[in-house]
Amino acid sequence: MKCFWDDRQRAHAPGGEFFNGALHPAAEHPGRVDAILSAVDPTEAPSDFGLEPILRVHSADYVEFLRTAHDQWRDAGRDGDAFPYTFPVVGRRPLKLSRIDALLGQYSFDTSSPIGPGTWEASYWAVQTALAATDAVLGGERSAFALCRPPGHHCGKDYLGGYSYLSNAAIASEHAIATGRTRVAILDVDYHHGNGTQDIFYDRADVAYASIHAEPGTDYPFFWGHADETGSDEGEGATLNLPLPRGTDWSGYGAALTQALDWVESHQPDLLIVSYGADTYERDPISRFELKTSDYTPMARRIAALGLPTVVVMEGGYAVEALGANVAGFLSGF
Ligand code: SP5
Ligand code: ZN
Repeated sequence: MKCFWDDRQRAHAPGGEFFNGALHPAAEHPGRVDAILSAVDPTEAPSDFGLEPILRVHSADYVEFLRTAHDQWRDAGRDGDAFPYTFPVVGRRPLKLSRIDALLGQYSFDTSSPIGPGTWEASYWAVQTALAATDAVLGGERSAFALCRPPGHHCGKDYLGGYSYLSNAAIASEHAIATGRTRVAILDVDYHHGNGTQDIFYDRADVAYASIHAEPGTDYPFFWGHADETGSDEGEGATLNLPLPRGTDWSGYGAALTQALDWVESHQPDLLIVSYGADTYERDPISRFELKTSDYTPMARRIAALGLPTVVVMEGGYAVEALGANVAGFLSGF
């Protein structure tokens, strides 16, 4: 399988993330890609598709914020990564504020996604990597792998969070639509619900979103991914959420996958984007499913059996010692 990767994605190297009342070492760090690169086929660098595909998904004000946030943070006299510390509660009236601390709160939904000096550069090249893999598949490849980091499925049109800053999978989907495909399906198999991807396409019928993830009553991102979220307006019925309890192993996961694949098939997409997270792995440090390395090949084979042109976009997966094998095992299923 063709694999795409750009070394500029290493530029995002957060010094830490804040949860449970303390700063912890960042789970999403550049060492993840060393583990993956040592296990997958040789990679190709993407060409530069520019800002246009990004602006089909993200608002111009959000993109401008992300591009300049760390400079503004430094101009305010701060060292290290930019973190939000105050958030507008849902339903507050919109205000046009310019103070960096207000902007960080306005455009973030958590405290685990700091902005460092290289966050924009890395996120930009993660997007280009996803676009290059998508172009390869639109050009006739059966499947392609986009080794993207930072990941993308938690960020929305105008917000970041969950280690995600630009929505690699959503931008790839919009690129396919903009270049003539009529229907795209996104299958999200990361441990966490892809709240950002869901939000971006929630009211649309042309990009269907299905996710298998940890029950949001117990797990991040809590406020999205409940089974009764099925889409709105024209998108009613084009979102499928299959939450599973902590402790789920391959037997429970496989049953949900059957349901998700039938649903994807019923939407008759021209292109499938798989948001692949290896954080469903039994020894993932921040997650609580019980999948084994040997489960990822059969999982991928079942997805591949749909017979759809498929782009695999990397999302989470934090057990670095097993990450190479978990990614390579998945890709080998295609
Ligand atoms: C892309 C992706 O997988 N993002 C996940 C972001 C999850 N951040 C939540 C951090 C809180 C983790 N709680 C860990 C408990 C460890 N004992
Ligand atoms: Zn995840």
